[in-house]
Amino acid sequence: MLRLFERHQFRKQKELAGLWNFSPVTDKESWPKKYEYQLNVPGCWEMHPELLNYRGLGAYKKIIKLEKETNLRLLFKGGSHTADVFFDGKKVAHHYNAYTPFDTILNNVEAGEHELKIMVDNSFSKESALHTPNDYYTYGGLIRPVAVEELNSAYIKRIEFIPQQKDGIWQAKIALILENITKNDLDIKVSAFLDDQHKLDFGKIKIAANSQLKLEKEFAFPEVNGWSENDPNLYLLKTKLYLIKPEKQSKDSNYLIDDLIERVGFREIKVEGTKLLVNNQEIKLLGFNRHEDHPAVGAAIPFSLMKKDLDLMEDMGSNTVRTSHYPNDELFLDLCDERGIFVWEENHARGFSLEQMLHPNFDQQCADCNREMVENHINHPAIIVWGILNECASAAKQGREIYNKQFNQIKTMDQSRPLSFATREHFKDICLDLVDIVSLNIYTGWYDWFSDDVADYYQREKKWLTENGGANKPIIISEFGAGAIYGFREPGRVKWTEERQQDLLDELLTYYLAQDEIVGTLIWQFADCKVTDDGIPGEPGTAGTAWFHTRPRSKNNKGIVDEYRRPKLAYETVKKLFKAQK
Ligand code: ADA
Repeated sequence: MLRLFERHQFRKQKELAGLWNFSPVTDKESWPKKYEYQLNVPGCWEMHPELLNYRGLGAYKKIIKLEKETNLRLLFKGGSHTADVFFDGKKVAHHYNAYTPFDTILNNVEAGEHELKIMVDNSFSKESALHTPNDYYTYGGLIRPVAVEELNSAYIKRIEFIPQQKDGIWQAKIALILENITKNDLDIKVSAFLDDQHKLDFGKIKIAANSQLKLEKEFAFPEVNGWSENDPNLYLLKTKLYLIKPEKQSKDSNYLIDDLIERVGFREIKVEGTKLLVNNQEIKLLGFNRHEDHPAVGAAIPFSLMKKDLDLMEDMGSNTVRTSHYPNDELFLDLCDERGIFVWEENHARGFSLEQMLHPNFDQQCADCNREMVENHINHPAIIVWGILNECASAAKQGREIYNKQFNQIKTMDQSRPLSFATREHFKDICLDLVDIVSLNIYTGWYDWFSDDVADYYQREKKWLTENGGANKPIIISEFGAGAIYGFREPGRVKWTEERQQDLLDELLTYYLAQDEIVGTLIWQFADCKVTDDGIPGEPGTAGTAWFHTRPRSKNNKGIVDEYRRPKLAYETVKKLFKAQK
C-alpha cells in the first residue's frame, strides 16, 4: 500500500508488492544462480526463520511484464540500507539510506518481460556514516514499497504547496516541478484543480529537452477551511500535464500526458516568543518518540500496525509523534494528516560524536537525506517541525558548522516550518541560537549524570539556556523516560520495574506540563524497540556501540507499551496526565 489517497488517475502505476526471489550473497558481483528464498516486499529479511540475524548482502529479483514500450519509472520507498538497482543486467541506480525514497527513469523500455534485480546491503561498512550499530536496529531488505510507473515524454515530478494566511484569507504558493525526459523541446500546458472546484491556471510553457522546470504561482482560496488538530481538513490538489504540439510521430493520445494528485491542508506554523502557534492558536505537543519497529515485521510496519500505534497514542491523549530518528514511511504521515496528529520529522542521525560527524561520507549522506525528506514530505500538513542530528556534537565548533550548514540547506527548501534539534549537550551546547525551538533530551531520574530533582535541574538548565542562545524561545522536552521490563513488577519499585517507570513519568510529566515555555513533552518512547547487540563494552573506539549491556533483552525498554504494544503501568498515568491537558 503506497498512500492513503489515489496519486494518479491517468499515469499507470503499479506496486510490486508480494513475493520476490531472494538470496543472501557474499559479494556484490556474484548474483545467485538459484534464489533460495521467496521474501515478501515490503519486508525485512530478518523475519524469515533462517535469516533472523543476517547482516550483509542480499539479492532480490522480480520479473516485470510490460504490455507496451514505455518510459519506466522505478520507485523505491526504502531499501535498507544501501540498494544497487539493476534492470536487465545493467546498473541503473544506487541509493544509501533505509528511510528515504528514491527513483530512476528508464527511457523506451520495450514491451515484454524484464528482470529487476536489487543488491541490498545492511552491513555496517566503513562507507556508512549514518547506519551504525545503534540504539535501534538497522534491518535488511526492501523495507518499504516498490512501484513501477509508465511515463510519457514529460511528467510532473513533484508539487510543493506552501499555505499562508494573508489578511485572514488563505493563500498558497504552489510550485510544480516538471521534467521533460525526451530529446525534444516540448510545448506544454498544466491545469490544476483544488478540491475539483478551484481551477488554477499555470499557463503554457516550453520545456527544454531533457530538463526540469519549476512553475510557481500564488493563489488565493477564500473559502477553504484550515487544517488543525481537531479539524484536520484536507484537500486534493489534482494536476494534469498536457502536450500542446505533439510531434507527428508522438504516441501520446489526447494530449494529456501525465497527472499527479497531492493532498494538502491549510495551516501556518509560527513561533512567537516562547509560544508555538498553528493558525494563530497556541498549541502544546503531547507526544511520543516512535521507532518503526515490531518483532513480527521489523521496520516494515504495515498499515494496520501504523494505525494501531496511532490509536494507542490517541487513547493516551497524545497529539504528537517525533519520527525518531529518521524520516518515516509516507503512509504513516498520511495517517497523521488525516487524524490531526502533529509530527516532528527528523533526518537520520542519532548520537554521533564529532569524530563520527567528520566521517568523509557524513556531509553528503546527511545532505541527501535532508533533501529527500523535505522534497518528499513538504506537503504533509501534519509535519510542523523539521529536526536534524539528534544528540550529535552540538558543543563543538566543527559540530556547529555542520548543524548550521544543514539548517541552511533545509531553509533553502522550506521556510514554513520551525527548525530544531534534540540536544544532550547540557550546559555546553553552542548551537541553540541556530534554532527556532530549543529541544532538550533530559533523563532526570534515570541516567545518573543528571540531578534527580526535576525542578531544580530544569530551572538551572533554563537559566543557562537563556544566556546561551536559547532566550525567549519555546522549549520542547524532546526525550525523557525510564526503562521498564514488561511484566516486571515489584513492591520495592526498583529500576526496570513497571512501577518505577510509572512513578518517574508521573513526576516528570506533571512538572513539564506545568511550565509555560515548554510547548512540547515527547516521551521516550512509545514502544520498546530492538537495538543492535554487537560491540564490546568498554573497548576503545567502540563507545556507544555496545548497547546490549545497558539494554536488557537487547531492547531499548523505555516504551510505554512493550514491543507487542502491550501497555505497561505507565500507560494509564500518561493517559491521565495528557487527557487533563485537553
Ligand atoms: C537518547 C537517544 C535515544 C535513546 C535514548 C535512551 O536520548 O536520542 O535514541 O537512545 O537516549 O534510551 O537512552
